[in-house]
Amino acid sequence: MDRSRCSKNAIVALVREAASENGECEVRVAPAFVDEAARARLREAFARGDLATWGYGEERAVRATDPATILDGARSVLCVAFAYATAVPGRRHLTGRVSNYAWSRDYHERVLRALRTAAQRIDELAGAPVTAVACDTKPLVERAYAARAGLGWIGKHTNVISRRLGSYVFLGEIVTTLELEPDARLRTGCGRCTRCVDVCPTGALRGNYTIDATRCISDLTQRTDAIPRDLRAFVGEWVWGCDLCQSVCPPTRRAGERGSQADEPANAAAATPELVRLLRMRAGEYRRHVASTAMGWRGAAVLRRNAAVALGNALDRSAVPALAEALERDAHPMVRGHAAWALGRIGSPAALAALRARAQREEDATVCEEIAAALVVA
Ligand code: B12
Ligand code: SF4
Ligand code: SF4
Repeated sequence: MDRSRCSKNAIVALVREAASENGECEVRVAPAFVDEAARARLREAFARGDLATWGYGEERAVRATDPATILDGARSVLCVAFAYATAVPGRRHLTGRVSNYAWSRDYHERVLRALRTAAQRIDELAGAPVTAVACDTKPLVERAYAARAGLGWIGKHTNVISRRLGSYVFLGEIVTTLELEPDARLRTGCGRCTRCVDVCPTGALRGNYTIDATRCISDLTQRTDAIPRDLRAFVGEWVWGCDLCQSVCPPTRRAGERGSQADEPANAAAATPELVRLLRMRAGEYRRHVASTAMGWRGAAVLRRNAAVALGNALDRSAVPALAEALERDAHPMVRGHAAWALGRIGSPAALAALRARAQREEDATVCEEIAAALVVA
């Protein structure tokens, strides 16, 4: 292996070159040692049940804080932040909200392509395979290594905030066996600001740099089972993810829209889907319009469920016929159950009539229970 050609400057420059094909980026280096502080924080978070919907436990805490899990003999982690913020499109009546990260073509593909290109060039320079790449799906506590590399600081909304790019950044890493001089952590932070904590509708953010993810709208819209009834009203009209805490974050606002064309909505409906249409969406339309975005991994029923909740929160009687149709005909009991909740929340005479009519015919016990609860509330 020819390590002499692998100076830090040369490596960082070629990562920057490959990454910048995706738009604006930052690249910095963290040492690949076991991050004991992050491991302790993860253990505490899992013990509190903050990540209960993700099934994370001790094995995740250990693996995610040791880059050698991804590459044997890892010495350095090249941490990359890819800016993705683009303008939030105006919404028409009865359309849902989708978070900025999910409305474009799936970022995983783009980020991984750039990282793999850079990794291949590093391997060529070194004359041997010395790299492995990660973005989102590998067991690596990406925010902790990004903060260690000084890409940004971890804010009270728990996202990494880059000084220049704000927090609307995707994180990706190239783990390498090359020893590269680490960059310094940033000496800055949130100070006394609490805007993200104050704006969070569900109280998911505790204000001490931790989050109860089971209350986060991003998690609620992605889970595959029922959204807890007491949290549904807080979800508002979000049908995938949530950007509230970042949209009020001063350094993120100052950074502005630094995403590229590839970060813009994948199609007309991707950022502001019509809720009634989404409520009726079947597999074919899902494959055509949604599967290529980052919200295309949980299936159509989850989005129909989310549309039902958003329609309930829109409190618009014109949505009652579509919700009644979903309660009557949707093949998925979870969607019927959430449609029942939405009808109860709207509470108009037509909504109550639809609930009473279905109560006579419904056979699924969970849906019967939703209908009964909806009639009590109404
Ligand atoms: C599970 C997951 C979620 C869960 C849980 C989120 C959470 N905050 O933990 C849910 C579904 C809620 C979620 C939501 C979102 N996610 Co997410 N998610 C992940 C995933 C897969 C694992 C995160 C994890 O292990 N969480 C457990 C917690 C306890 O650990 P952690 O937050 O990662 O890191 C903690 C430690 O690093 C520790 N720590 C260590 N050292 C230090 C030092 C100091 C000083 C401090 C204060 C803390 C600290 O504190 C951190 C914060 O709690 C990562 C990808 C990955 N492999 O890391 C993406 C990731 C974190 N998500 C990402 C994104 C974009 C989002 C959303 C913005 C999407 C959206 N718009 O809806 C929201 C943001 C919601 C929010 N306020 O956090 C990005 C974050 C980019 C960034 N700028 O930080 C990641 C990194 C994916 C990626 N590769 O880009 N996500
Ligand atoms: S993404 Fe939304 S629900 Fe989640 S912590 Fe931020 S403001 Fe709260
Ligand atoms: S809104 Fe304020 S407290 Fe929250 S992450 Fe941004 S700077 Fe920090």
